[in-house]
Amino acid sequence: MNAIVVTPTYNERENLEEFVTRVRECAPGLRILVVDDNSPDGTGAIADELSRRYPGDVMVLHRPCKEGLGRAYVAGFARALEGGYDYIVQMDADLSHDPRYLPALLERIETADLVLGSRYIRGINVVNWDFKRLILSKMATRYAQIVTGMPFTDATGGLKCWRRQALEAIDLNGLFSNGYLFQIETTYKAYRRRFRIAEVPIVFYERNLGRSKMDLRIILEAVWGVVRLRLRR
Ligand SMILES: Nc1nc2c(ncn2[C@@H]2O[C@H](COP(=O)(O)OP(=O)(O)OP(=O)(O)O)[C@@H](O)[C@H]2O)c(=O)[nH]1
Ligand SMILES: [Mg+2]
Repeated sequence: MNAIVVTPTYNERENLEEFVTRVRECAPGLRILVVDDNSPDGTGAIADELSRRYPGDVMVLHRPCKEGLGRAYVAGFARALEGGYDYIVQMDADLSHDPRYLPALLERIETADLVLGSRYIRGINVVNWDFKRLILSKMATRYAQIVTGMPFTDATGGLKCWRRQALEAIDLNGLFSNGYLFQIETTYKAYRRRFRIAEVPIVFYERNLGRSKMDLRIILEAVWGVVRLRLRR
């Protein structure tokens, strides 16, 4: 299968090597593209080391400064499309997304255009989140469902697999969002264009190592951004 996983990193030195090792174990043959925003902790150099260790399998895109998750993904997706990959997975590097779900994602994409990993298909599958965080996430999904009309159970999840044609169709350079909203916006654009969107159940593990980059700005972007999405059509 001609597939690649794009993973953005910012200060993930404690996680990246294990991430790469586990992805290679769980999905042999899947290429890895690390998109590092010049992490001060030296993640970029670790990524380079991994790409020397696994030539052709691990690639690195270095960007000069931190511009947020959305911009990193747009750059990584563009690189993946240029590289001619048929399937493009997006995944956090902090091991919140367990690589063991990769086979299910890659299997499901054979009959879909976009597959979403969902924490909420069967109850709540989140490990190590406090109540506040969980309520925030559930409310975000409900809010996005109401405003956009999308039926999916997990609107802000970051583990997804794209069929190339769907990713090409959503006009990456026209995306305006960057934080959690980025996940909603990209799914919504595929939904509006009537691509086949499927969900597979996953368990989400809050990171053990390193720091979360979530902040109030990201939340506020999502609150008004969902409305903006809807108004734009
Ligand atoms: N290249 C790049 N990667 C980023 C940026 N912000 C976050 N990331 C990466 O995106 C992934 C998700 O970021 P997290 O910090 O885990 O943010 P989150 O998942 O929203 O928050 P938590 O669930 O609390 O960890 C991780 O692999 C981060 O290293 C950024 O500005 N640039
Ligand atoms: Mg995380």
